[in-house]
Amino acid sequence: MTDYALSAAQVAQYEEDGFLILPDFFPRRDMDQMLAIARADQALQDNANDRLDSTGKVSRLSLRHDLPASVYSAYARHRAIVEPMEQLIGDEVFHYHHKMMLKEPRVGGAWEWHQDYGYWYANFLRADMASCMIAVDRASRENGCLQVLKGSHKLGRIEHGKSGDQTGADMERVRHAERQLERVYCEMEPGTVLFFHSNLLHRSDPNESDYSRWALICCYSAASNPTFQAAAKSGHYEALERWNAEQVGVAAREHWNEVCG
Ligand SMILES: O=C(O)CCC(=O)C(=O)O
Repeated sequence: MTDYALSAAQVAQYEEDGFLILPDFFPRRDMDQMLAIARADQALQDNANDRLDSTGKVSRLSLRHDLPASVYSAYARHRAIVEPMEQLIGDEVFHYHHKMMLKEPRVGGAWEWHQDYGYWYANFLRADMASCMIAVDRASRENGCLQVLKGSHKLGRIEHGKSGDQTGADMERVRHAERQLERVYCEMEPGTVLFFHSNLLHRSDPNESDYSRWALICCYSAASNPTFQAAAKSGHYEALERWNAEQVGVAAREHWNEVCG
C-alpha cells in the first residue's frame, strides 16, 4: 500500500459505477497556479485543436502524446494519479496522452455521448484503460460539466460513428442505456478529480455561462494491453517515470517562471 492508495470501498465503487469522484484531491492554490500557467501558455494554445459538435459549436482541446517539461506532464506523472490508476486498472500503466480541455464561456461546444474506447479501440486490443479528469476551473452544470451514465462501462464497447467533427456512440443504443442507467452530472470544484473507465458513456453540454471550464485529462492503458504498432505513432508501452508532490511542485514553478514570471 502507498500513501495514495484507494480504499477497498473506493475500488469497489469504481468497479460498480465505472467512475470515482474524489473531492479536494489537489489544493485549490495548485489549480489556480496551473490555470494561470495554462492561460499564459502560448505553446498550449498553438497546439490546440478545434472539434465541431453536432450543432457547429467549437470544442477546443490541446492534446499531447509525449511528456515534455510542463506542469501538465508533471500531473500526468504524479504518483497521486498514477498509483490509484494502477489500482483501478489492476496493472502497471503507461501514459497514452493528456489533454487540456479549453471550454470557453459562451462559445465552448458540447461533447457528444461516447466511450473513449469507442475510438481508442483502433489502437488497443483491450479496454483496460481509464482517464483521470482534474478540475482546474470549477465545473458546474452551467458551464458544461462532464455527464456520465452510471454503470455504462458494463455495456461493453458500443458502435461509434461521426458526429460533427467528433466520434459519437450509436444514439439508439445510448437512448436504451439512458432509460436504464442514472445520468450523473459531475460538478467539480477546482482540485477535484474524476477517475473514469474507458467504456463509460460520457458527454457534456456546451458552455452557456460566463465562466470558462478548463480541465486536464490524463489517459492511461494497462502495460499488458497489446497495441497495434501500425496505428500507434503513440500508444505503446513505455515505462512511466512517477513523480512525488514535491517534484510536481518544482515542475509547476519552473513552468510558471517560464510563461508568467
Ligand atoms: O471535456 C469534456 O467535456 C469532454 C471530454 C471528453 O469527453 C473526453 O475527453 O473524452
